[in-house]
Amino acid sequence: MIETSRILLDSEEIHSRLTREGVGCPLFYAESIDSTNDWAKRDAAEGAVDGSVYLADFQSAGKGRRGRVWKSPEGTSISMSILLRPEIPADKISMLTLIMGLSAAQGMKRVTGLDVGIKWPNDVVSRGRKLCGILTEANASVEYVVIGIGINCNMEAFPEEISSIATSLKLETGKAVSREEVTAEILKAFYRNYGEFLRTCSIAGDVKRAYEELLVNRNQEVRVLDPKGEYTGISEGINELGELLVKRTDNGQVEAVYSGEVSVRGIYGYV
Ligand code: BT5
Repeated sequence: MIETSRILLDSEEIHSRLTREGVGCPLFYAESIDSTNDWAKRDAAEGAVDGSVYLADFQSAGKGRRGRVWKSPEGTSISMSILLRPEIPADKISMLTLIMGLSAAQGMKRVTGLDVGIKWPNDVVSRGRKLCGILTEANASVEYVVIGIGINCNMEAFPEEISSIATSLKLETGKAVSREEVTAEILKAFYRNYGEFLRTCSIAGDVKRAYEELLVNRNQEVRVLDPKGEYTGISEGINELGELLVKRTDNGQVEAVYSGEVSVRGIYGYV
């Protein structure tokens, strides 16, 4: 039985799990930090190397997208950011978020056996509730990209305002998970998928197949909240740019939905 409270994340264990599998990356750990994304960006400005990983047991100012707040309580969640210096065009950066979403889903599934899915573009969900969130940021000249991920591991309850949309691995499986094992498995999956992505600069082959298998929106009716005009359709999968393909109900046309511009809602709720 794993004790879940007041136990700090063991970064040494994560490091040795990774090196055993031949994954070598500089790993930095803080018990408490404002935001691992901000920490990685500060380090990037000081010259930190490609592939550096920033981990924290607790974030006092965890960030979601568009200024939203991400809750990352101590002892039960994982807050992690990876700093990358990929030589890719700026318009391909959003694809890295999908690569991380896939890797998080694969890592969590491998450790827990849970039937997790991906809500396009990058939320990992179980029974329609969010297990993790991902925030990708880059500097204006794209010298670096920071992919941050927050994972709900061993929480037993969530604050009222998110209790209907959030869940944790413990709530879904009934068992506490080792945060070190989850972290290591996600990083292993990430470096494998990222290597594949860099080779082709697209989401193709096995990576695309694996993503689509986990895509909960596949063949589902979705509402596309496009600022240029909302519409409804059936989502058919993704293309090699990671865009969601949606066949419109009104005219039968297939639209490629770009994640930076629009959001997609299930017709009956969040997924
Ligand atoms: C996200 O934003 O889902 C991206 C979250 C990224 C967090 C990581 S942690 C490591 C790194 N460092 C950071 O500072 N950030 C990254 P978004 O799609 O905007 O979702 C935010 C919304 O999710 C909030 O407005 C809440 O409604 C909800 N939320 C907040 N905390 C949550 C949690 N722990 N679990 C599930 N939902 C949560």
